[in-house]
Amino acid sequence: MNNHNLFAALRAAFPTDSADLDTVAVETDSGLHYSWHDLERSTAMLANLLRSLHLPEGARIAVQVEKSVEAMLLYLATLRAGYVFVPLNTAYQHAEIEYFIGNAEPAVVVCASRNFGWVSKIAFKAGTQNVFTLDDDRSGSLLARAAHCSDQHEVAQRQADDLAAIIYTSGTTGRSKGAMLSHGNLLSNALVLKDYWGWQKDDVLIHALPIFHVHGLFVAIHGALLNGSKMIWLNKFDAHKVAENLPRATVFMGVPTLYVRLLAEPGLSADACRRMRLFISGSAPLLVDTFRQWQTRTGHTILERYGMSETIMLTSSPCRASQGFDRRGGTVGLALPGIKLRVQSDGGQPLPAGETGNIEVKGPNVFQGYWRMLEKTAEEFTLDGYFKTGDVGKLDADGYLTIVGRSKDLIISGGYNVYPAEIESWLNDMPGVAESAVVGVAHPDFGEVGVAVLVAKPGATLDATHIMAQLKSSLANFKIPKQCFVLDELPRNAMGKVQKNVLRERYKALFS
Ligand code: MLC
Ligand code: AMP
Repeated sequence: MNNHNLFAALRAAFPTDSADLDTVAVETDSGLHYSWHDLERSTAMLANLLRSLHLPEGARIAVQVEKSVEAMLLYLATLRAGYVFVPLNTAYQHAEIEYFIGNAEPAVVVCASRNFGWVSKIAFKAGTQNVFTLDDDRSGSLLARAAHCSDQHEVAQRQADDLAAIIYTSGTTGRSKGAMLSHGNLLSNALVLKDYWGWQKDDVLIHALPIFHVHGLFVAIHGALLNGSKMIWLNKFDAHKVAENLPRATVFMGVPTLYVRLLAEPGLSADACRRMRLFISGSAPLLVDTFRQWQTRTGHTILERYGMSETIMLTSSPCRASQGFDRRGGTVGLALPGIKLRVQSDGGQPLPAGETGNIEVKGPNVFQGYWRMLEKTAEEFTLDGYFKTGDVGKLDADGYLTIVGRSKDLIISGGYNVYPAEIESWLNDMPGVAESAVVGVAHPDFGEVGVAVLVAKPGATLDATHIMAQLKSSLANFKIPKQCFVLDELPRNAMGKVQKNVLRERYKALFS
């Protein structure tokens, strides 16, 4: 029987003859080299460690560690052993981690050793039996234990619709949803991108994104591994280091903030990009200005693609000559092969080209539903099985999609999602706060950032700086509004609804 385990497909692309197995698969900016053989052996050892724990079928492995090659190996080993990977943003703090662990009920938690005290307390309270540590300098109990395990491991047998990962789409409280992705979802998307983006064995990817979200974890890693292509690995994005490595690379992936920061880097030039084949941008809107500046400076046209945690990649600008090469700034390209994408009115009617409406999608990449949220899952699908993305856009006559906004109240800041409702609920609970509103406004570096507006309770005086400091001690740092204002009242319409558009308009030039 065919094994649908995603790891089996990735490993099938590793070199087969023993000399090639010893070539470099991953090279880090600190000078470490990992061969294909290393990837094979170390994922086997980690998979054997997980297997030795006698975990139940479908067990979740929740991981909150700094980016490192070993963290990637843990992801691959989880697939290999047939368990479910749950990556968590390193910025998440106590309340956030408590929610995710409580919700996912992982059998194993892996955290940074500096967080072991508080994370293990949360985990053990939630019933987790195994808590390991892993640091970005290859230390910690996980690797120490795996070192005693065999380096021979047969890839676990999995069906296409067996779960491979749960990706949480937002912060704390009951609102945060775990998108369940199967081996089949991930592999189908990786295969489509392999072909569409024309990946080749001799491609070299600069991997500079975090690996706890779809972009860095799936699109980038699967892209390289499924093609036996080498990765130049940066644990943290650094514009200077990326520019330095460009002459040895062919593919780069980034959120728009990375492109903005690279444009400010003196080392970025057409000559540095001479071997580059593909610059890919996504996760947030890329300004046409950035798109044009990049063309002028490097001679390359950025390929934009659009996706989300629930669906992985949905659209892409054309890549190769046979696709027409026509990358149009301000659009996110065409629906990928095998993916149906439509724009519908609020009443659920298909809209003609040029008209703006709700983006809905269907395909083998679309997730299995939200973890333990049957009703929420049902609400997000149409009767004919399309997933409602919550994004608003329009298609042109050639099928190019432009995203014009979102029906969901969401801020995308430097590629991270921030839900105003989550921040507002924290603010509203603070002493002296009567009500609050958080809106997204344009920002030159992060694209968009949150601005908070507070109204004090009668007789109370609010200190905006103090309130932001309080918030920072509770929530991931990227969620903290970059400015906070205290007003006498929030603007409301005749129905009493807060007019966030009025606030967005008022503060739109705050960071320009
Ligand atoms: C950092 N900060 C941010 C921020 N990142 N503020 C708002 N938005 C962000 N994204 C703030 C911190 O709070 C901190 O503030 C200060 O900046 C320095 O923190 P840092 O961690 O040192 O920042 P830096 O390393 O410069 O990180 C910036 C970044 C990072 C752009 C490199 O945010 C990043 O890697 N973004 C990529 C996100 C990503 O991969 N998204 C893909 C999601 S998948 P203070 O006040 O504490 O000093 C997805 C689906 C799809 O969306 O389609 O791909
Ligand atoms: P996430 O839930 O983190 O996966 O974020 C997915 C959201 O990011 C999508 O629903 C879009 O709103 C946004 N997004 C992803 N790619 C793009 C893009 N290329 N341009 C604009 N928005 C994007």
